[in-house]
Amino acid sequence: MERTFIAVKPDGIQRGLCGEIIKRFEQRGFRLVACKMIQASEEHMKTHYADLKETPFYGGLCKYMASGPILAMVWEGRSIVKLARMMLGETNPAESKPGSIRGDLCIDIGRNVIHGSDTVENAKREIDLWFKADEMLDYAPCAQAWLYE
Ligand code: DAT
Ligand code: MG
Repeated sequence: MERTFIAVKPDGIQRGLCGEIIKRFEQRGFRLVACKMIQASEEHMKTHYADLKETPFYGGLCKYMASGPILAMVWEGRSIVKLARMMLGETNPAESKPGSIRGDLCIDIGRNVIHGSDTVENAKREIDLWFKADEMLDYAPCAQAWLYE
């Protein structure tokens, strides 16, 4: 099973969108492995977004992400990295299709409510950055046999 790092960003918390976002991952059949509310430091966000450090929006992005609490989560399921990115929509909500999280819930690229890892490799790096091993819980959801053949 594959894992990915998902976070409801500070705007998503302020706008009361956690329930709606969690609901979509639950209903798809993914398993919640870890979840915590956390206000990250700007330094932590700079590490998280290190691959964007040459972009003009890096400073503002890290400030915004550290400006309030976020809901950090690890979700698990078959091909979840790719499927979660499809559920998120495009980076720019204006280019995201209705039915996607960003296409349904937000407008501005700088306030796009949710983060999701873009590759399996980055998912591993981000999960390690945000969670300790003992924060990730192992349990067997009862519907597993009805989700996977
Ligand atoms: P994503 O979050 O879809 O993986 P990304 O990793 O390229 O997108 O960028 C991280 C975040 O930075 C993104 O969610 C919103 C912000 N961002 C990206 N491109 C931007 C731009 N051109 N102007 C302002 N903010 C941008
Ligand atoms: Mg990204």
